[in-house]
Amino acid sequence: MEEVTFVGEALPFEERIELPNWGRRATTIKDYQRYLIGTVENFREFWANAARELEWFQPWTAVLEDGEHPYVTRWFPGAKTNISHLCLDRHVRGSRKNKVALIWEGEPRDEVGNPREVRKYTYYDLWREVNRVAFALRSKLGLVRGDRAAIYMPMIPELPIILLALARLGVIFSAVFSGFSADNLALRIKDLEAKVLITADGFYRRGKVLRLKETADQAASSSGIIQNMVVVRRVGLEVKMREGRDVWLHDLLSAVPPTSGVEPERLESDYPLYVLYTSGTTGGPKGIIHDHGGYAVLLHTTMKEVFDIKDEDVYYCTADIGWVTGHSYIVFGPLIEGATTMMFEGTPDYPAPDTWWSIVERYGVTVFYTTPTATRMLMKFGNDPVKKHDLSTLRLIHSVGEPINPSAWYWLFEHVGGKRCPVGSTWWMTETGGIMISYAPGTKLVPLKPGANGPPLPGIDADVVDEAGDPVPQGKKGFLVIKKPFPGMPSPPTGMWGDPERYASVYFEKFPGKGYFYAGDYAVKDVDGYIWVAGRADEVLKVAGHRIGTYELESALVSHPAVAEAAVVARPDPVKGESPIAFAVLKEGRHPTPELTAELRRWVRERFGAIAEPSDVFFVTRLPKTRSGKIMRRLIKAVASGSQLGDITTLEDEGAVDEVKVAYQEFVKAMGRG
Ligand code: 6R9
Repeated sequence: MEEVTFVGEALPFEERIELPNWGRRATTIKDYQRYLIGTVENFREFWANAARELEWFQPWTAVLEDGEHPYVTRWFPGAKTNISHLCLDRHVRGSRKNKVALIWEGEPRDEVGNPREVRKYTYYDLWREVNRVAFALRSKLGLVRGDRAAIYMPMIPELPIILLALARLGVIFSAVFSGFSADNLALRIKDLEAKVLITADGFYRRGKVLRLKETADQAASSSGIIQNMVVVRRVGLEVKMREGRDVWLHDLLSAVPPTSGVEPERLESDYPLYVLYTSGTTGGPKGIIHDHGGYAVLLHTTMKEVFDIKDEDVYYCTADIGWVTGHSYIVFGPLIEGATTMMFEGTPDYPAPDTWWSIVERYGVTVFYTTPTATRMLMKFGNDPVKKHDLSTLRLIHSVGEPINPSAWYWLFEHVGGKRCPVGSTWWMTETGGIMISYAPGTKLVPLKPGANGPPLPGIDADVVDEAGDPVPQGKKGFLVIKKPFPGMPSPPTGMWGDPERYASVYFEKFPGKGYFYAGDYAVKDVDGYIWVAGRADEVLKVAGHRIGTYELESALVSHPAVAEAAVVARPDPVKGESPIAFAVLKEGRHPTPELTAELRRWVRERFGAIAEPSDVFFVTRLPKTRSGKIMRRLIKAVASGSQLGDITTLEDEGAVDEVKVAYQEFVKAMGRG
């Protein structure tokens, strides 16, 4: 096996943990592999069966329509559905009508640490609210099918309610993380040509009130195209409402009779539900489109397989709805299943590092979905905060966002899960919309390996290949690809908002003619067919699980008057997994000073958002480049993380190595002068 490390820990390919008491669904790896092969060979049938478990207004005429290229696909053509119907209407007709759908806790606590605000919505409550909001948005603001709305909201119940209301109307939405800057928001509004922006006055974060409306105002004015802004009152802040443009949600609703509703639009299965912007290697963020039908099928299947979701579960995903994990696995996935989904406004360590564990105890959470970064951060507080609470209700734990290092895995397994619960690391990405590689304890549990993602899920043809697209030998690092289409995948020509060619070229042209979806990750496949994703193969950063493009940060840096050129790379970080560091070449006459360092960090924070603030800025006289002038970020990354050059060039064009060496020596010299 090739040695692969993450945050400094070597991955233990040989370790296996068996949980025989998990039940009769435990199976051997061999049997499971055989089962998987069958699902991949008959993948159309596999997904058609999954789709039949949902409800459709109108059935499909074909399961899958393959287009000109192997990758131009349409899932369930002819079928009509609406994800809001799947999440709400079909449950309120049955026994789940008054089951709790959503439990929400605000951040503020009382003197003894109990939440000051808890809201619970049954399926019927949610259905009624969503109907009223949809009615108000349509009748007062004229929003109809095909319109676009941008969402800039904190973690409050109105957020999922609004998403479901827009889905109901067939309005395509883009939710933008509330920690993003006005520039970032404006960029998305413009690309989407959104006419409505929905936001809140502010929210609570670590005991402080953060204002949101002002940032929304800046973005709305700089975009120049927002006709209406809807504002949710969360905190009760005094905010400026612009006459004729801005309206409070509660004012919109006050004029709506309690029984007003809107029938869900009957949409084609692949009608866009949302556009979520995500960072890539080059250029600005890409607007990834997910649809109603295929996406719902993928979420339904993964909720069953990966989370083993049952009616009696209390399911808690700790993500923010501003990222894909929150879209898929706080809102749509659990609600499609009729589950009880937990939503928390705050952070895990405020006011104390046992906040999440108190939530698990208070509601008897059974299924817990979190991130390696949060786990590593909480590990620093030791085991006492965990021990303070009764976590015996937990039966299943998963993580997402970045590779999980073995010690974080063991901590979740031993201290949080009490060695009873399977712990998994679910690999997927914004583009896939749902989980692709993970243990599937809801189907069959195979032995666990600390740090592995596991075998691909049933129906998913994931593999690890070399530059030519041929499978690499087991134990060798290669590129992760998905070889067959799956429902929910954004399909060219409609995969990327406004830029179909870019979609095809970014994801499908790495291995020409093969029709493989290229994920942009390195991975290793072990002797049992388990996949271990080892981080990005491109220039995308994963900071605390958040995806950030180097290009976007570099553009922010060079927009500063002192900076001529900049390169941003990731440095391994013991908690965040990676943190961005910047290398800047200054303009003539500008000199490096500690003040300038601080200013550049602030500059990036203001232009992008706090998550992207470089932890260090180094001044250099030149950046290492290829002959064609491309910055060799991989080389800078190796220098910054102190790793061997050999490590980073194994998969590269051999001929570039000498050039790399020359550039390396020059760069080290330039750093010395910085
Ligand atoms: C869901 C999400 C996608 C990238 C992906 C990979 C990394 C996510 C992972 C993981 C190893 C896991 N990633 N989950 N790497 N193990 N369990 O994170 O989407 O923000 O689009 O990022 O995240 O590098 O390519 P997104």
